[in-house]
Amino acid sequence: MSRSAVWKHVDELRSMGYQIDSAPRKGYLLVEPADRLLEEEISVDLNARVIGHTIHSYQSVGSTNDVARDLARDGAPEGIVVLAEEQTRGRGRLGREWESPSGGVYMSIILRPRLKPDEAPRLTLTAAVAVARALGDLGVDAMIKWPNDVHVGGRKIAGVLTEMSAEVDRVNHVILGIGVNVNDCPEGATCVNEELGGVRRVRVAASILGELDRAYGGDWQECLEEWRRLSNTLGRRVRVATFNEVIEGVAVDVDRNGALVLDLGDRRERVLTGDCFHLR
Ligand code: BT5
Repeated sequence: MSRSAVWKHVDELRSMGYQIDSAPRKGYLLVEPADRLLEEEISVDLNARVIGHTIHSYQSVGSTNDVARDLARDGAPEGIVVLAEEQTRGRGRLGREWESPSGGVYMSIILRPRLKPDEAPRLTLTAAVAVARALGDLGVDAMIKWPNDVHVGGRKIAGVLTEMSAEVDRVNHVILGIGVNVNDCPEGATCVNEELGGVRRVRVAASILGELDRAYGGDWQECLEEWRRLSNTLGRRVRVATFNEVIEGVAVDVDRNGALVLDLGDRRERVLTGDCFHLR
C-alpha cells in the first residue's frame, strides 16, 4: 500500500474520532480509539452465540426499535443488533419519550423466541438482568425496578422496551430495545460516567450483549433467581398502575412469567405489566 493510501486511511480514522499520532520515519501510533458503536469495535469483545452475530450501526435514527422491526418483518434472523449513536424519536413504553442524545447506548435486538405470547414478558426481565449484571461488572451498583427499569441509588440509568409481533398462540418476533445513559442523562436520572467515570460506551454495549447472549434461551429459573437477587422492588410497598386500575400492596415475588405478585393484605394479586412506584 502506498504512503498516500495509508495517510488517507489514517485521515479517515482521525475524522471518525480515533486519536492517532504520527512520527517521521517511525509511522503512526493509535493513542486512543474512538468510542464509536461500530460492529468492528464491539465484536472484538463479543463471543456471539446468538445475539450480536451481526451488528448494524447508525449515526442517527428515529428509533432503533423501528429499524429492527422493519428488518424483522423482512425476515431477518434473530440475534441481529441495531445500534445508534443517537435517536431522534427514542421511545419508552406507552408512547413515552426516551431521551437519546449522543453519548448513550441505544440498541435493539431481533429475537424469535419459542415462547407463547404471555411468556414474552420474560424477555424484559432477562434484558433487565443482563443490563444490571453488565453494569455491575463495570462497578456500578445497579438494581432492577420492576418491570423494566435499571436504577442506581433510586435514579434511572437504563430502560428496556419490549415490542412483539404475535399471533394468538405464537410469537413471530420480539424487538428488545435497551437504552443506557453513559456520558449524559436527563435531570433526575443518572449515567454510567456519573457513577464511575472513564467507561467507554463500546464496553457497555459489548458487556450487555455478552450477558444477554449468555442468558437468552438459557435456564429461565436461574434467570428469575438472578432477577430476584438484583431487584429493589421485592419486599417494598408499591403502587402499580395498570391500564385499567391502580393497586397498592407489598411486592412479594415475581411469578414464572415475570408478573409481579402483590400482597394486598387479604389476598394476593398478579400484575403482568404496569407502572410501578416504590412507596417505601
Ligand atoms: C423505558 O420506558 O424505560 C424504555 C426505554 C427504552 C429505550 C430504548 S433505546 C433503544 C430502543 N429504541 C427506542 O426507541 N427505545 C428503546 P418507560 O418505562 O416508559 O420510561 C420512560 C420514562 O423514563 C420517560 O417518561 C421519562 O420519565 C424517563 N426517561 C426518558 N428518557 C430517559 C433517560 N434517557 N434516562 C432516564 N430516564 C428517562
